[in-house]
Amino acid sequence: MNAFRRPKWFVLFTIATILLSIAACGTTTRTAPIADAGTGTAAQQGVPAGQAAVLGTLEIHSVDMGFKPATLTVDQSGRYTIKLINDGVIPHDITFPDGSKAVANAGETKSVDVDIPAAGLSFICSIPGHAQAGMKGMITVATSNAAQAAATHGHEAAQSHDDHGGPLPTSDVVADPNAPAYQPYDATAPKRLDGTVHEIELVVEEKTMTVADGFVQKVWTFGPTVPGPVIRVKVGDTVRIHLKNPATNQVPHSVDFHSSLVAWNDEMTSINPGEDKVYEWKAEYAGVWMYHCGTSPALHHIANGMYGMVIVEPAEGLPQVDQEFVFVQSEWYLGPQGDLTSLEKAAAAAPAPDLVVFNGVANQYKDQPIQIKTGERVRAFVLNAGPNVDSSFHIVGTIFDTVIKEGMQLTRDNPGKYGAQAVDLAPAQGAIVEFTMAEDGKYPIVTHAFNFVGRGALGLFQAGDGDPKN
Ligand SMILES: [Cu+2]
Repeated sequence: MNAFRRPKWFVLFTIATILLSIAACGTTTRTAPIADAGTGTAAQQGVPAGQAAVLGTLEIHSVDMGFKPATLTVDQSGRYTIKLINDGVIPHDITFPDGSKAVANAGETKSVDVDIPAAGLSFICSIPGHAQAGMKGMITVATSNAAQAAATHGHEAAQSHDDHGGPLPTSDVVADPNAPAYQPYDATAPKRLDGTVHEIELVVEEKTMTVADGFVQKVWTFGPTVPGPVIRVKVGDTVRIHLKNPATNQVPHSVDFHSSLVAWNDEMTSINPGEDKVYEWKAEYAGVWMYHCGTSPALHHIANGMYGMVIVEPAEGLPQVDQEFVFVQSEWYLGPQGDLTSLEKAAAAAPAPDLVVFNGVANQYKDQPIQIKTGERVRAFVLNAGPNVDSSFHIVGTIFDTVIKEGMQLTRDNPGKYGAQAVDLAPAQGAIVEFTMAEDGKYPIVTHAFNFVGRGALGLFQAGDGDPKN
């Protein structure tokens, strides 16, 4: 429809929506303390000597992921009670620069007293990743000369996540020559699980991992590795996942199996550290599927390593081949060495990952080529875990004669003898490809989005002795 022909109500509605959005963006709230702002002295209020009287109470709501209001103004500096009301579905806290904090589970209200100096006071949620996701704010003092500057600063801090304008300017993360060597991920596809009912324990780990030579990140994983374990079953099987979030972890987690038909607000709900849950699903459809953590902010949980592959074979099984491998493509948006990955970078509208990798680690199969036999049939299960960029999965020097991508098939020896050179996989899409190497030699594994090949998305198959000349 042409914009000029839109009915008047539509235009009015649009303007109203825009105005509401603008109003919602202005998070600065001039807050009159709920209790009387306190003209009485400390002695009158029975406050012990040496401790200032509480001038009032400020209510701040936490949501997933933010504070409402994020910016508050009080009339004078002094001691205030901060009441944190957690309206979110996962735990949050409000933490001040001196370390004082109030921690509230979902639905709870907790309080803490803080001294607000004339220059104002910033606050964050200290649960890993939450401040990065937008949980920060500022209390300013109206009467202070410093208030103006602090308010401006605080407003910027609060808005840095609201505009979603792109990554913050960050200095490049420098390689650490003392970083531990990376642990290679075996690309060999696991065998299909025996039987028809599978009990699988999935323990979430929060730990450091070398994601490329010289780069260590604090990752969150399903099981001991990124990507998590490959779960291989067949149509008709029942899978009972025992998800465990150990008490030593810091944040809630969850799991979302794309291969399942379940309600999001049942099986996929988050569990806190120290909790566990059972997520049961029946394999109804064949394919290469993604599983991932969906806890808010899901982007950060995926970017931190919480993903893996499910292979569901047809009920009668896949035809036998000589060798099978798995490749999960994903991105790393590097945070500081030893720290969580950068949510700011991952959330950019035009994401620029520092690394794009197969099976968690940059260039690992370039460093240790995958040995195959010349002329033998090879099957690769491929998943693009993202979280953001597309894959164009390609193996230099061969042609896929069989492709099953998201349920669509190119069959070997089809009429016309068509083949495929690259499989396009948007984030969360999966495929099965089959091929053979015609002669001994080296065959690079890449995403043909070539800007990422130099960022870690490069491996090698070595057929035979790797030398085509003998
Ligand atoms: Cu998680």
